[in-house]
Amino acid sequence: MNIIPKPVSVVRRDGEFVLSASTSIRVAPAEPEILANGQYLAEQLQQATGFALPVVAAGNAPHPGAIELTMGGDDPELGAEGYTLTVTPERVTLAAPRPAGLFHGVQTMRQLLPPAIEASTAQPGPWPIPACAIRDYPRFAWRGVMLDVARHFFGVDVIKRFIDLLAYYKLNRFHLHLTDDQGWRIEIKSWPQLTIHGGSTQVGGGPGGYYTQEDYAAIVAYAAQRYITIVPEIDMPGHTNAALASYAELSCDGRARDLYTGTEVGFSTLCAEKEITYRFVDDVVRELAALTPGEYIHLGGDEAAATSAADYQRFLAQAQAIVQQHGKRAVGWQEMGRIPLLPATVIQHWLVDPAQSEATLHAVEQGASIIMSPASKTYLDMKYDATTEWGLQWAGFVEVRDAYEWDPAAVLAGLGEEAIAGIEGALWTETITRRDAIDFMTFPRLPGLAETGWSPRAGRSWDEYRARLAQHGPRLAAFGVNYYRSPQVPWA
Ligand code: TNX
Repeated sequence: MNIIPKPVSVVRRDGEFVLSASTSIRVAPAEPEILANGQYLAEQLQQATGFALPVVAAGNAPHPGAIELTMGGDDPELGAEGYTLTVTPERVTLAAPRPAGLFHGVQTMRQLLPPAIEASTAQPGPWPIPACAIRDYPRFAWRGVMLDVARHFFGVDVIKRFIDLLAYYKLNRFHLHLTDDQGWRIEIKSWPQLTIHGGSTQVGGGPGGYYTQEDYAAIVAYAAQRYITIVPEIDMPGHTNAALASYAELSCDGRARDLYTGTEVGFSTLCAEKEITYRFVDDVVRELAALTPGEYIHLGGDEAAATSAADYQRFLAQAQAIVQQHGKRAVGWQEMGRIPLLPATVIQHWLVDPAQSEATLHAVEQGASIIMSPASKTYLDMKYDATTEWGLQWAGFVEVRDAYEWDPAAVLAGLGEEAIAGIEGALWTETITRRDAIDFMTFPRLPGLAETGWSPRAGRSWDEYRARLAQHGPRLAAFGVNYYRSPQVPWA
């Protein structure tokens, strides 16, 4: 039993259920979302086993040889994402009050099967699931990862595969850093040069790229089928050179900037004094909000070194209001905690310098909830050690143990469990040019991040965790993930 994230409770029983060509998947009630979870399970099992398991409506009598998905009941402790999973030699019963709980329970079921279940070609089997009783629900509601597609651009296929891997570890937020100095990656129909010109390059001068609105909608839908909310970020008022290169009128001096392919930060700013700047923000947020069913639009607000304090406050006060006018909640990086926040705004803590903590604590005093992304624990672009080929090291090396062994509620005095929305890892891509580098930097730190966000604080231990993580090596290999073979983990 090497489930990651570790469930709230697992009781091992005698015997096992063995998946076979005559296993059926029975759902009750036979509603579309429950059927969809049954279909998703059947698809996950089909490639490696070769079985085309039928998904059928459950009758009244329990059916031997079946995997049953049932939804309903009122178990407040399980909440929107919890589930119970009971495995006997006769049948598997997955029950949840809400569909997301069924989805997470399916991930647990996959992890109870042998690692070869994740292979994309037919494997010999057999396919036992150990008999057990599991009860499980998350500690935090926000369990996310950010990917920077602005410094280097990654296409829809890379994004979908990444989403599949997030889902496997029960993450439920995918934050896309869509714009930065080096590139604008989301089509905005009312400001077409943003992508035509502003999306035409990237760090190091490559061809860049961008998502059409149709691409973005496909990503949102793919994530939604996996109970993952897309959190799109338009970083403002700094980190905006690509926009300033596309539209001269967004700069205070009215002069278009050159495209930028370096990696400095803190040199660009939208003009807070101009009316057109707010029309621009309104158009961008309006188009993005219309494509985004999730509650949140991330406004960035980090490292605005080229914006005066007064302009920063004026700009982000209006930008927060614009987000609310379009029916969304704003998210901002830690620096935004210094200014007055609208009641719904969420703040993302990232800076490791203790002198910067007052920005986060000021947000807490204003009643904001906080996403914990301390760079020294959660930044997936930090090198593991001095030999790591990719990444940066401004927040120190982040080995697999560092990424696991920390508690979100113990990072800052004055920031306790009740103010924490959850946690998020961040993969900045100044040095990341390829999918295998994304894999290497993300895995195996992401499973530790996922457990930190999901599993109860009590009972977590690195020694116990690393033995479980070791057993995920063959699973990640079966997925084709180029993971880092950390010497801290006794790999299977
Ligand atoms: C800081 S974290 C940044 C990014 C960089 C990253 C590199 C944050 C809000 N801003 O602009 O890409 O460091 O690690």
